[in-house]
Amino acid sequence: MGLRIAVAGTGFIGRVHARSARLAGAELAGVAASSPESAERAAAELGAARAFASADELVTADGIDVVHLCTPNHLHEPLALAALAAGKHVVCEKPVALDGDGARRIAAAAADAGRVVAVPFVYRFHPLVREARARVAAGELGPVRVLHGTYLQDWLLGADDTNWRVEPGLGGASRAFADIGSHWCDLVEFTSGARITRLLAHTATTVSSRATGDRPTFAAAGGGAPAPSAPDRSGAGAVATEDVATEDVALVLFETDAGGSGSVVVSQVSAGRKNRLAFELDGTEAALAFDQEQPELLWVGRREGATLVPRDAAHLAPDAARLATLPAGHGQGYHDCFDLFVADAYAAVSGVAPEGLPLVGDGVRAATITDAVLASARSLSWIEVPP
Ligand code: SOE
Repeated sequence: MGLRIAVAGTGFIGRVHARSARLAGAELAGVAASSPESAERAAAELGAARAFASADELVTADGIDVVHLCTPNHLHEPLALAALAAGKHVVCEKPVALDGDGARRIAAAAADAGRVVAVPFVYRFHPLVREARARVAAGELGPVRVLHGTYLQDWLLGADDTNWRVEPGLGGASRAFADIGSHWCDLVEFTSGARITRLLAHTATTVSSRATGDRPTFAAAGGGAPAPSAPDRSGAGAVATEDVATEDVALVLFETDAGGSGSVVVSQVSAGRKNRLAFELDGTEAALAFDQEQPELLWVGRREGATLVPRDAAHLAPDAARLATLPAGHGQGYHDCFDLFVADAYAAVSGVAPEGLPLVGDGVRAATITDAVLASARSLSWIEVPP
């Protein structure tokens, strides 16, 4: 029998987790949502055996081996600590906690409990990211001197767009950087093998006031049926709004322990960009570039010209070929990344963590960098990032 798993949080990402868990052979033993009624509806939709009255009940329930935490960010730490104390393994959405201290508490509890905490930095599971990583490790680029890129979205472009992440009490003091800048930094450190040692950050809140209420992640204002708590536009009255304290944009300069210099633009207000995570590593001999919206090709540049490497297992490094589950030309994407991540997380639960699986230490790393970004943006000074 497969692992018995339960998912706390049944929004966009909770459903992604549930789908991948099933495909990994797990039994979806239960779900929890924002209310018992929502949990009942989600359990029926997802075919879960149980609808828990609350996430607190789910994380300590008997008969559950692994809990997936897909709730708003402020609940990650208390739920992870409760699950670990109850002997569960945890798959915890990023950010694992609202700051580095919270992340370190989870890491300590996981070590004490001897349990796995996996963190879905899932873009590591694009096969061509592993190919890029293997080429850097083999010395093909030479020392990497410049690391640069962007992570751009537009789902929070307008003042009518809102989401629980906008609220610092629910999402944390940092929004755009903690939510997606963390992915970019994880992917670039993972691929380059380098570590950010100090950074200089500027953050901006470009939409200073937003409609109150919540809207599911990526849901467009006015598009489709209004979300349950969408702003009320039925009357003549103006939509209620609230001032925003969390950043829409983060611009970060950084240095690495391998003599590199880098920059990243993080934005959730870049019109036309949907989930455009892209990075480029420029070495003394060669460069490479990857765009997660075009994950079937890896750009490799040299002085004499550039080539495009297709996702063809026959010509990839072993760790990349392992993740190429479809023939070349049959595009792998986001769901495939999640399927591969969850399968590797469950392999770790059963004994051996496969190469490249992001664990709680990577969640601590992301929170540590995010803390440094906030500190630098406040002081507008270079901030050292501890290893
Ligand atoms: C929203 O910005 C979001 O769903 C992030 O929370 C995810 O981590 C990212 O992979 C896609 O966008």
